[in-house]
Amino acid sequence: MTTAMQSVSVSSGAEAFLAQMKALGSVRYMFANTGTDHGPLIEALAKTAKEDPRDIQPIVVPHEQAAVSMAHGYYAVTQKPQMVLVHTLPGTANALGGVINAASCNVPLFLVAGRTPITEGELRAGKSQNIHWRQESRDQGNIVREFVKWDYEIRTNQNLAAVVSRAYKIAMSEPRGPVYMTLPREWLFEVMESTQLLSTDALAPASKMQADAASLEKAAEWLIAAENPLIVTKYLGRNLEAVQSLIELAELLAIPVVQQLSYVNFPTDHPLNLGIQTTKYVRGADALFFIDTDVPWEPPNRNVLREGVKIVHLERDPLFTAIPGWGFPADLPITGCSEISLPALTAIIRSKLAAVAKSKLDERRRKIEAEHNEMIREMDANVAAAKNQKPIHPVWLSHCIGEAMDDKTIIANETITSRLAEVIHLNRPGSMFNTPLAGHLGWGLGAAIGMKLGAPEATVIAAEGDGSYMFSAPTACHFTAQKYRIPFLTVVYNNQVWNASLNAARGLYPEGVAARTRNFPGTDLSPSPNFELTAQACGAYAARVEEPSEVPDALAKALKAVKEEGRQALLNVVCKNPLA
Ligand SMILES: Cc1ncc(C[n+]2csc(CCOP(=O)(O)OP(=O)(O)O)c2C)c(N)n1
Repeated sequence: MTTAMQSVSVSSGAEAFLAQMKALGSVRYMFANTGTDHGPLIEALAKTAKEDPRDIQPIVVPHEQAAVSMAHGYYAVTQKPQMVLVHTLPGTANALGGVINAASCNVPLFLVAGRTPITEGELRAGKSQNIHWRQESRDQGNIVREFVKWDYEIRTNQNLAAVVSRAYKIAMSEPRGPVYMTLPREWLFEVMESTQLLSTDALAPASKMQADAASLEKAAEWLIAAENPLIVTKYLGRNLEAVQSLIELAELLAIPVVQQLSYVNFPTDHPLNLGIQTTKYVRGADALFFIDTDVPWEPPNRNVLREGVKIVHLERDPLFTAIPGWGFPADLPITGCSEISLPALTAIIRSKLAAVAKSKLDERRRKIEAEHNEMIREMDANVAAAKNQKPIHPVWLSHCIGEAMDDKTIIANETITSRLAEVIHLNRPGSMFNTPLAGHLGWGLGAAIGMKLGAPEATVIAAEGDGSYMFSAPTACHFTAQKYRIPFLTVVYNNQVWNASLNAARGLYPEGVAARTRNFPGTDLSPSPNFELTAQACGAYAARVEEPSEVPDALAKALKAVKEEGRQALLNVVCKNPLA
């Protein structure tokens, strides 16, 4: 083990901090929303600008939740944590929604905030502007502490390398997540000569959790003995390599897979894929294997399970300690990262396969394939029925987006009730990322921009409900996309309503006054804004689409603007309003 130090010359705390962040090696961007706390950082960035292409690039983002979402999207496609710079108390407060989303998806990132000055005239960088008194908080980290893995106020250059590398290691150790650092203005301004960087050997995160051999043996035994086993997953596809491991396991024992499509976990055209209806399939199974799923069916206390069913739950934290109330049963909760634990399980099963009757597996495989084919036929019929409906049916729009995808397309999907993920064929791991598990809306546009920065060769589409689009700080995102020439396509499923809120009310009161009078106060989003004008204000190609037959052509034109002209684009697709 070497902790060799390298000294780099700096002239201020701000320069020292940037040098330490750069030394982490993974931070390419600083998604920045600056304030009066950041003077020394702005000065430091100006000094280093364009000197070294490895310097952290500041990206101006005029809303903090969007900035965090950009770091989220970038990590989703690169597995590299980025930095988000925000202004003291207000910036941290505005960033919180994005932090909640990142925490729920185990996305590591560095949220960095100034800390309002403490001194009152004694030091040059102390409180000097009226706002510095009212923006001081007793405990700034408290705002985000429930959702970050660690928070720390930087106090000295002496241990700076240790603090920054600790931030990195904590964020990148499983279960991963965001961390928060605060930088007092007096310290950022402090005169310094050098800062000591740790060697990169000192940056190794803790090893991933490998499931223990005894638990894997038992899981293998149960899955082999089962007549009707079922795999349920939701976010295994976060690690692209885990998808292939799941395919191998499912094929080996002919186990059907049902997935909530937070990520592409299993190819949807695979004959063992049975779609998204977990509750329906959980009922019949005599062995359930839950992998990377927090809510395997809904709700746990309705008695849907078969008598005597064996339940195995594999997750980094199979008791979900971050969720206050969580009551799903498991006979065998296994702590482990699926990307390394599944290959071990598959190897055990393979070694015992001789004992399994081939005819049993063949028969099960045939049955599942027939069911899979029936499901595909049903979806095709849904698409055919939706095709000519006017206003445009979301299923038709989703189908057309699926048809427009090529092998480089990545979708940031923040459509809520539009069934996009269900309709399109998702066979490439990493080709779609759904609304984060915590569902704090306003993620999609920022995430799409981060994805495009992380995967410049990709064609990125942000699919948005009109509600989620408005939550996404659209002016801020379109501005950033224009300023840095980050071309991506936004498709707004404009149904002029918060349909999710409406559906939830109707579900509780199917015969209620709201349902009978078709009046759901607090859900209506009409008159709908001309979203295309918001995008055009930032130089986008934008169009409104009302005719179902025109959807494919509209998508083709918008994607041409993105791919060939390098422009951002937006389609405002006027969809069926559920109340009309
Ligand atoms: C920040 C935030 N505020 C409110 C909600 C509650 N919420 C969940 S879904 C939804 C409606 C989303 O509307 P839209 O994007 O148009 O999709 P639709 O429901 O119409 O399919 C709302 C308001 C939330 N999840 N996050």
